[in-house]
Amino acid sequence: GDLKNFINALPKAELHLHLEGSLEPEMMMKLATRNNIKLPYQSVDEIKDAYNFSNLQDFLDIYYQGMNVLQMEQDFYDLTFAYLEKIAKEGVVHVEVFYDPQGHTSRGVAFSTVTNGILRALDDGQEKLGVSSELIMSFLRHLSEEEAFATLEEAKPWFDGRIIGVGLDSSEMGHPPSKFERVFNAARDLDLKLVAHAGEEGPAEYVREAIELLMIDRLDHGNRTIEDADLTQELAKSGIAFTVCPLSNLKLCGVTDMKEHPLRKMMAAGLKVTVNSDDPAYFGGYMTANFMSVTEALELSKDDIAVLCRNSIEGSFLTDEEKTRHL
Ligand code: ES4
Ligand code: ZN
Repeated sequence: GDLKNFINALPKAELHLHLEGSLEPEMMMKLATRNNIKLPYQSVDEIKDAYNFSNLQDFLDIYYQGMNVLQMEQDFYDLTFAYLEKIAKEGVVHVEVFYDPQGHTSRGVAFSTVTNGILRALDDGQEKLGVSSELIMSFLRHLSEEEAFATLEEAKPWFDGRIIGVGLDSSEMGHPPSKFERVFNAARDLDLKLVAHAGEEGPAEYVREAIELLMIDRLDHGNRTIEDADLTQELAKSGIAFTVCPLSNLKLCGVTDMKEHPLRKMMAAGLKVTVNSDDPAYFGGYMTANFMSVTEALELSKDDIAVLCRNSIEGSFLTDEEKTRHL
């Protein structure tokens, strides 16, 4: 309809997307066959039926299971390019994607296999689809500081502009940002961009740690920030971008109904909010679906949607000159 066309037509950036979370059931089946991997599912429908989550950990268990089918460099290429083809049709002009190298190296797939496959697809996405991109590697917070340091070391050959930043994801509760303060200090010394998931399930205090200890450049989720009025005011003033993921929050029961989603409150508090898809193959939709869902539930105006899209360009790691070209 009219609203969908309006959303698709606005230039926007996706700033919160886990590549492994864009693995559609059809591709999961195809890669399982190609790589001789036994899946606990017999059909695409059985896979889809398994996607019922009560919290983040429920999802993560299925997510780590699903990524086992990714084995060869070509698999990572195919995964990444399929994602880019989808979002190119939704007015996404730029993406800053996450991947979880430790989810692969821990099961014997080489860091270079994963990273080179992704990068080759990102290059082709620029050339063939006109979508620009940056790559951010996330540390799994349920693993140790030592394992994060080892991953940072292994990634060094790609810090020549191919991997531009580091993130922090996986199980939030019990793994506060402070656990990775020294790793993030080392990443900052390497001139990497810094982002972290915080305040998705965890309290506003975890957001404060991500800001004050990790000194992040952008905040992933951050929904629970508004439980702390002082912190909210500080982050409104600082202008740091929040990468909010509405369908993710609904699927992982951060909100029980999209009408309860804090996005409008966050915007009203002056936070620089963006809309993103997180793990679209698991949560029921890509960028346009996320915009549609939150727009309908919260009765957002076209002006609100335009602000959200503009925020995504402004909140990206593009240069000022590149941002101006998209605004
Ligand atoms: C994730 Cl939704 C979410 N939260 C934390 N870590 C993740 N990894 C992939 N999706
Ligand atoms: Zn995420």
